[in-house]
Amino acid sequence: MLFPQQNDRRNKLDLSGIWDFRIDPEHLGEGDQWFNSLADARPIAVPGSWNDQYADIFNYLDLAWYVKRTYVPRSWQGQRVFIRVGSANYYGTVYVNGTRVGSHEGGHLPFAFEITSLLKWDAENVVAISVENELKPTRVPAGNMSTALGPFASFPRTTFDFFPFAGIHRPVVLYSVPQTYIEDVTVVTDIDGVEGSVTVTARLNEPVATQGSITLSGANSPLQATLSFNQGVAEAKLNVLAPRLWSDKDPYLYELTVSTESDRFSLSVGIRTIAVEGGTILLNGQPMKMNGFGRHEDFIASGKGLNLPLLVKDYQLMRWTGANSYRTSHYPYSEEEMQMADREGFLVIDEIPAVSLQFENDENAATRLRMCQQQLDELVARDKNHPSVVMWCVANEPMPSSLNLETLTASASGDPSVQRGKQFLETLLRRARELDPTRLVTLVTVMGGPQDWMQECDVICMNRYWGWYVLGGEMDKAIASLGQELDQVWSLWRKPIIMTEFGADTMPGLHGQPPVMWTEEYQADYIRGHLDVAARKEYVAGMQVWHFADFAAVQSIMRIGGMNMKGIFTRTRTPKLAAHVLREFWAKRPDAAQTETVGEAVAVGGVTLPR
Ligand code: BDP
Repeated sequence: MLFPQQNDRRNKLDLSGIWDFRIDPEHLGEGDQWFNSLADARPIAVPGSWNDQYADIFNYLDLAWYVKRTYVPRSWQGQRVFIRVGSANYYGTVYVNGTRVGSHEGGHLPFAFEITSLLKWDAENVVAISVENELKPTRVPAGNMSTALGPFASFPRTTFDFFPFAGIHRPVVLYSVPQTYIEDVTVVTDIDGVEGSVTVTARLNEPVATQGSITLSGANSPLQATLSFNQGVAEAKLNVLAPRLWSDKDPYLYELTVSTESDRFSLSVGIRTIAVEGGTILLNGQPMKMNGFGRHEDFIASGKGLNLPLLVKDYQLMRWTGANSYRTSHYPYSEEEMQMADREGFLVIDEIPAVSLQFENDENAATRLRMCQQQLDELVARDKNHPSVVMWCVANEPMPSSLNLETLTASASGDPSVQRGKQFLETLLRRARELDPTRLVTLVTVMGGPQDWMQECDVICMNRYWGWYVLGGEMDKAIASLGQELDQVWSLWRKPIIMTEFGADTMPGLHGQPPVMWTEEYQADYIRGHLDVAARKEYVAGMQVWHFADFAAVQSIMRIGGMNMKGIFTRTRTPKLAAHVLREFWAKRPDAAQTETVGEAVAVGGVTLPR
């Protein structure tokens, strides 16, 4: 799905701003035609979650309505006009001038509907969007499960550890395209010796035969090729001699323009390859490590709403730690975020919202699988042209019914959900590979989860909490257990391992000697211990700390003030002590994405650290 753009053939009108808003707990809106206008409306920001804009609706997760009035420029007449919603969590329905135009399920991916015939050209148009975010067992992610959670019970009753922010989270845009327009573009890059190639497939909205062209500008270019459309589809390949490759250290982007008689679409292209060999991930044929964070879209007031200054700041802070990678835990992030990653040279593990999947019976599993497949298809369609995206992740911590959450162990035998889960996950991994054979595929495993769920993965991604949920306070034992487990997993799979989560809740400002749990010193030691072990194991292809910043979770005895405090930064982005440990390991190493020489180097545990 192409990102809307303004150029000489296309137009775009961003409806971000203050909209009218009203909650609808009794579901009266459709019958009472709230889509025409909202009585007793209150102002709300779009994009933005509703929960943190008003205290009385903090925990409201049911139906709500948004209304906005807008003129559409007369100059767009004769073109086809669409409405596109970047993200509405969880179920969104769009109305234009009183007509219901369509609905979309799934909270973190864009959807668009054509509205040309519904528009008024000489008066204001009424755009209404209803959004509903009930927690339901069969949704992805799920909530309100019947499973007993004991001390892990939370309010709201999610199956996941982040606040279920609701609302219109990304911009609502009207855009126009010519009658015959470029509906999709797929770019695949390759490298053969000193030559790079860019293969472009373009698809029109109609199965016509026509001519077009592609132009690639940048280093050792411009290069051009003809597109001969047959049945609305055309493919062309450009060979770039001695291309400037895209990487985390030099995120060089070419500009590709696809032109047809009536339309034009441009996008940034990074020429790169990604592969695995033994325990190593290869970017452009060179070994590299993916160090960084698990993150969330989360901030005060905006909730999960697109927050551009925060986005820029977070990249700056990630760079400051020396990180070159992150995972979009636990759902797709905004398109603006992916564009930043391309530009700033971050290697992204791109994840669908399949967090804490359970496989308690065939029926629920089938419903969830359909939803996961839809989300995977939509994610690949949206993000397939981003050089930053190197891996698709189909699930975070899927868990068998027999997993004991207190000990993080499972009884392998006699649990039918183990086999059900295996089939489910393999279906997704194969689908990801089929949709995009040019990237790596993975899923993220829970501590104590079944090993053979990982069989189809290119990279083994492990979340482990040695020294926090298991062996908390016993750092030496925890670090030793981590080392042993890593070796076991490596000898089983012989594939690169990324630790996609490891972390310790930490109260900023709490100190201790000896360092006890929750102090900044404990978190700093914990991170140092983990990075030391990883540095000694060649097959560890990346360390992603949980979490980049403290974030809003649900209320429970596990979460102080409803917050997950495992951030390296506070929620307002102040570094904790551990941030400096990351800098020692990542920012000051000679091969780090952001190299910086500070102080004199000393060798510690196999890594070179500055003093
Ligand atoms: C992991 C989950 C993550 C949680 C984290 C934690 O993948 O979403 O936030 O644990 O407990 O199990 O902090």
